[in-house]
Amino acid sequence: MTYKLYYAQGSAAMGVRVLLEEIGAPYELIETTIDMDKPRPEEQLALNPNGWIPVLIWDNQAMYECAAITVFLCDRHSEVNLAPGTHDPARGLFLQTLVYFSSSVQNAFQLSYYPDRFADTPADEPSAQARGVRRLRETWKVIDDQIGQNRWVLGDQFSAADIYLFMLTTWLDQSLGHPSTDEFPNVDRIAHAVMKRPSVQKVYRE
Ligand SMILES: N[C@@H](CCC(=O)N[C@@H](CS)C(=O)NCC(=O)O)C(=O)O
Repeated sequence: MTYKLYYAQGSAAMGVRVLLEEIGAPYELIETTIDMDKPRPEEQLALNPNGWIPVLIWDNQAMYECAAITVFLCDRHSEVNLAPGTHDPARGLFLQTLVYFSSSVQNAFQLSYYPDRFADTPADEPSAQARGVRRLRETWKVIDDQIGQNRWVLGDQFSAADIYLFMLTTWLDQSLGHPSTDEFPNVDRIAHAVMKRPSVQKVYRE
């Protein structure tokens, strides 16, 4: 069985691709776009009417939402140990962090990158954007404090949460006023460690 992944450079689909590389599962990329001025393929919209990626396809099924895909793949390929199992004491922190990334950190990015979705009129968009930048600082600080001196997000054990963290750091853009990871030394340390992994080198080198 070969997974298929709707994919674009610089998008949230890159984290799922790194995960598939770490798992060693066969996959094919279906190139699409995140450009707001370009239409999404009909087949993609049929699977995710929001037009977002990633969308993962396997057998005759499909799903979207990065955090959900991450848990799904880790559980399906538990032999590679990229997530604590259901009864592992670290399971709660793993799920908490993924959902926080997806609902809070990504939401702050959305305010910054897509202010039209959060403002009623074009005149209100700069305000939404500015709040997004401030929200990025707030949410990354929460994650930085959570990590503390831990080697990885969950402590001693590398996990898919570290890959997710790395991917999110690549979206920080100082030209848009975003903070640099220098402001969050614990996040920065993990992001640099993840960057060295062969899976990341392969996916982000292209
Ligand atoms: N909540 C979704 C959001 C994914 C998302 O924001 N994807 C972006 C790329 S990073 C996208 O497809 N943007 C294009 C759009 O929103 O139209 C997830 O976590 O999978």
